[in-house]
Amino acid sequence: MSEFLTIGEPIALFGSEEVDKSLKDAKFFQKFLAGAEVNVAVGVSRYGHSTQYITALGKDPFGEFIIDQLNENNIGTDYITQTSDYWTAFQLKERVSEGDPNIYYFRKGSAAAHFDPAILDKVDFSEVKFAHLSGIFPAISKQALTSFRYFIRLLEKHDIRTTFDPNLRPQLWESREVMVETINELASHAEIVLPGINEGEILMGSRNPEAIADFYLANGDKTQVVIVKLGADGAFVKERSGESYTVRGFTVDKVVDTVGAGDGFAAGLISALMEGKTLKEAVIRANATGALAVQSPGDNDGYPTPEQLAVFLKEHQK
Ligand code: KDG
Repeated sequence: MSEFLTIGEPIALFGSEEVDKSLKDAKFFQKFLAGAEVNVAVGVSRYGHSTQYITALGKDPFGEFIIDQLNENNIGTDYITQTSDYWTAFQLKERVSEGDPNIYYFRKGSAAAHFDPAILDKVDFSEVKFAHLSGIFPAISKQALTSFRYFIRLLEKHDIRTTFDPNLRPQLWESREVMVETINELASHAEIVLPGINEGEILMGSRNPEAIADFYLANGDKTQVVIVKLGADGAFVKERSGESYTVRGFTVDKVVDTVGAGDGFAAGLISALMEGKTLKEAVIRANATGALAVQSPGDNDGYPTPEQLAVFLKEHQK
């Protein structure tokens, strides 16, 4: 039994240790746990909530590494299957002094891409308060997309609150048109939609946060809140009631790696809402978690405990 559920593809990430060296030339790498949805599970768990992560892994060293990492992060593995037929995904990531790093995936035909939806019938939804959905898992294969739609139907049946992050990965989709159409249809099932401002432009054609929010509020009756992530500038929030506001971001001394900040944002938001905080308080925690994430090299190693969050907020909210 868990308060939080998510489904996704976990990845063994090799992050270069050599700043501004291409992946071809880099020789030294550090291994991390990555994958957008598992990042959110790490963040929610670090804030002290019980979580389950649903996926399929290969019976290989990366699969074993991921299981160890999930155990270390106190993330439930009850709904993880392992197969000898397919590999666990991995990826390489550059280390850059500024901007977003180049990333190279080795994930096509992975174990997660062959996910068997039968495991979803075993999921215990009785204590679940929130489920997080992202646009990556449905992009990795037709089978993953079918399983994802089935998962959404189960969440709807059990009346579970959901967040949806489009997490656009154009290289995983057959075309831009299919990506936009599928992501927007999937988003219509979520209570809270979390597009980044650049994603909003691709998905509905405007960089205006209010226009993006209005688009997703009109896209599906279920959607109650849209939060447009503005990077270092924070987030724009609009609720179905019409109320809207911007929550300022936090200034950080040094950005080490921006990947994983959006997942940290979702983890901060979800954990705070599960604790009964107001939406505004939850978005402040979301911004703070994202700001802490960008100061570390892995995707999720910068996500804070409640104590670390309290120290950060005390220092940055003077
Ligand atoms: O959001 C972070 C992810 O981009 C990273 O961990 C890898 O899941 C991943 C992906 O497919 O890009």
